[in-house]
Amino acid sequence: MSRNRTTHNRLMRRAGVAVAAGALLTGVAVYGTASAAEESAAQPPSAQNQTLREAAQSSGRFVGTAIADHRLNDSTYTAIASREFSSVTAENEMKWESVEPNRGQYNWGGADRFIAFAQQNNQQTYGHTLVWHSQMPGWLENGNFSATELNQIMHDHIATYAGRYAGQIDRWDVVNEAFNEDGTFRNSKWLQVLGEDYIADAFRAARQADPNAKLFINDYNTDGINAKSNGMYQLVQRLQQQGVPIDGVGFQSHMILGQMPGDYQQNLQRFADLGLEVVVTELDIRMDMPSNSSKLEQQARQYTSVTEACLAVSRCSGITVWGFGDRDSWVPDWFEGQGAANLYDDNYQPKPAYYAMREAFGGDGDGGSNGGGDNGGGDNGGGDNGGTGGTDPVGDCSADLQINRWNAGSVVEVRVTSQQALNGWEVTFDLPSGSVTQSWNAEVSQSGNRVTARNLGYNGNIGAGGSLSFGFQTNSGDEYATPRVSLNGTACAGS
Ligand code: 9MR
Repeated sequence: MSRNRTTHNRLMRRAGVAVAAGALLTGVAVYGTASAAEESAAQPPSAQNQTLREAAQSSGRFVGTAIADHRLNDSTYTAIASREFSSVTAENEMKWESVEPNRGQYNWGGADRFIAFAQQNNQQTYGHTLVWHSQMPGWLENGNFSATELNQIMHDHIATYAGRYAGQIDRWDVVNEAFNEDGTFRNSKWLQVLGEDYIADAFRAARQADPNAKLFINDYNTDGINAKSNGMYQLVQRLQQQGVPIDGVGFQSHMILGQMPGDYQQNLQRFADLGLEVVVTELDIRMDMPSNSSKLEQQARQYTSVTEACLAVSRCSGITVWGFGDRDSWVPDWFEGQGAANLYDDNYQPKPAYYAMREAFGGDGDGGSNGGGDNGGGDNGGGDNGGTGGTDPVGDCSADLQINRWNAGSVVEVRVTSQQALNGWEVTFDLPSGSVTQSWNAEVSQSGNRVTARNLGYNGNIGAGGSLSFGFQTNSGDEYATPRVSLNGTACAGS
């Protein structure tokens, strides 16, 4: 795939929801040329858990990033990519058009560089992707194949490709973006010519080619419980019943600021409950530009919420962000006027989201030390930007919990103030001890430690700056720290 092709369809797919790469896009975004080699930016952290990857490891998770091949000659980029992340996904170089540009003729350059980078930095590898409707080479996209022939093409591709890298890829996106928003199958060439069975066939072929890789199906807008994720859920159940070798489900999680599904964790959990590994595969959180400090703080809380959701699901093995520097993000090219979706800014300085995610993983929340920043020279300036992750974020919502304990129980009064008007609310938090025995002014349910309180018919509408309140009683009088509360999926400041 040539990096010099322009993206003719830039900005054409603007929508209120995350869109995935679609047939409309014929090329890849053209980014600024990589800067000349800069001095090494890697400064070994001086204490435990001062990088994202150390923090994630302390929680038994991986933290990954998409890697842009054309940035690998920038030492600032590679220093951060190697120091902060324990897993990598090739952003474009392992897609069909890059790997098999002509039928039976393979181009391994980008994929080999990607694997070498990961091995050099002791990182896990996420293979993206074997079968997808998008970024197909012309011969495949335009070819008029019979079912037998297309099936052969798919098998050859998987056998050759996954076979070549057998033992070097930890997880494969075997099938990517197979669903429509309503939960039916996307009317791709694969479905049209081969029918639904192409999915099971692709998984079987992948297992045969690389028995050790974990095999995933991956999609976007499946992050909450909705028609699309229900379609995915039914499919993976069917695949399991048929004995198809599927190990996991990827949730891309291309999010919009302030729009995290309230049932994100619950959704991951239901797939995990099928015995599958779940991974957040392409996380980013975009906002209307320009950004400002309150949006960046809100974004930090949303990164926290995603991280906490993964940590709360024991089969959630890790989170990959879709690039780490805002300057490299696909977002501005696809959504006019939006951006700032990543952990680092345009100059590779860590944003509040970086510190928040590191802290959520159990690491240092203080941006004042190593800070994940780039201390190197080059055109990026030096040092980090201080940071705010160590303090409780303030912004869109704040929560106040009054806990009255006695030896065998407690009463908890919860008040949450929201800067935004609410039309229905869901408040979640982890109760460190005991079970809810009764509640008032909310419908309260509990699953393990996780308590979810939803508005009743009469108290769902809250004006901007207004508060909601409810209460409950528990059967435990244990002392514990005040839990962190989320409102509609976004963590609130404590008070
Ligand atoms: O980030 C990728 C961007 O550079 C490409 O132009 C685009 C083309 O399809 O693909 C982007 O990555 C997509 C990923 O492969 C699948 N899920 C959606 C991602 C964002 O569009």
